[in-house]
Amino acid sequence: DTLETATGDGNSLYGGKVPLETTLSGSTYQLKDPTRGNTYTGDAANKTDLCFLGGICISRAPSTVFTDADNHWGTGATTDRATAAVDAQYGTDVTWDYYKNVHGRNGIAGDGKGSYNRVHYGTRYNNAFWDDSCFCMTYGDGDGTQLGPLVSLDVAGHEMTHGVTSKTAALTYSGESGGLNEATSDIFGTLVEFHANNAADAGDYLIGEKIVRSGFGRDALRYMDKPSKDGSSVDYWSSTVGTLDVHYSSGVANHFAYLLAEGSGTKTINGVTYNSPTFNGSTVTGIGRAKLGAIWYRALTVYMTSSTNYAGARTATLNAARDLYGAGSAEYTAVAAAWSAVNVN
Ligand code: ASN
Ligand code: ZN
Ligand code: CA
Repeated sequence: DTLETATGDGNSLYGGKVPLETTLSGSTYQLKDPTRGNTYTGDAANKTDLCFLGGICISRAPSTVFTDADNHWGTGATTDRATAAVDAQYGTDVTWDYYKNVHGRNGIAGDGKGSYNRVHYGTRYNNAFWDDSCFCMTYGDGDGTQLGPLVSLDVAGHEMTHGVTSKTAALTYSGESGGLNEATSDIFGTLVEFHANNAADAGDYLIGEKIVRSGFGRDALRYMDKPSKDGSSVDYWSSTVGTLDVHYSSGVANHFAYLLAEGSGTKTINGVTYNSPTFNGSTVTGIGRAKLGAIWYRALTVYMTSSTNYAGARTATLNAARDLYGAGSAEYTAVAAAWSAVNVN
């Protein structure tokens, strides 16, 4: 059959009705986007991978591409297996567009190649993950008590950013570099969420606010304005931060990123009020999300290496701000002030 690009739409779980670029194969549409490197979404059929440490897998859950007769996908309810697929495909769309339109990066690897998504992985699976070996994303449905399907925009942006980090700085996933790896995913996951400008899933500095359920006990997985709100993450650097789980040591850089973009003190964005503290009681004046993204992206892709620690991240982002705005710029001064405000000196 000949393949043609088609424009359809889908009813997502978290983002309302969204446009989708798809593939028409004969008389059947496939949830595969030729305009974004043939990125596609498949059904894992509630199966799981059987893999060992080091990434060797002896069996893998399927990734059977979703198909549809009329190019209108999903119902917006989880009773339709295509609904989570709509969210996952839309998440790859906005992540692709964010990196391409904002940073000039053509796909996760920068080579124009699309990735693929698997939804409905396992049973009541409370996680989502990027896998370098398949260049693919996997989403669980959640247990329905603590978490729902993990297909929100910030989670999609977070996970695919692990692929970008892997292809660039390759920050080692332990110690302080591991915290920086995780923070890079939270920072760009959040900037992807803002970039989508989706009224049903508006941008915020919370991670996972759409996927948490009442049994989780709080309204998000993580909080960038004040990471300690999750009960485990740290707001400020100390010499022991590298001993923490990487999802908690990320707090230092998440807090830096919030302060650099939005500044210290109280601020309301899209109806959410933040109150971000500083280590030294200083006031930080924010430079906005676009400049945060430009500085972090240049730091990640030009200056950070696999072993970059928090002191190195301060230097990397100062170098990036100097390159982009000048050593005497307000942006350079703000980067220094925001790191000092999280006790990275
Ligand atoms: N969802 C987790 C994360 O991206 C998966 C993992 O533990 N790497 O951080
Ligand atoms: Zn992560
Ligand atoms: Ca969010």
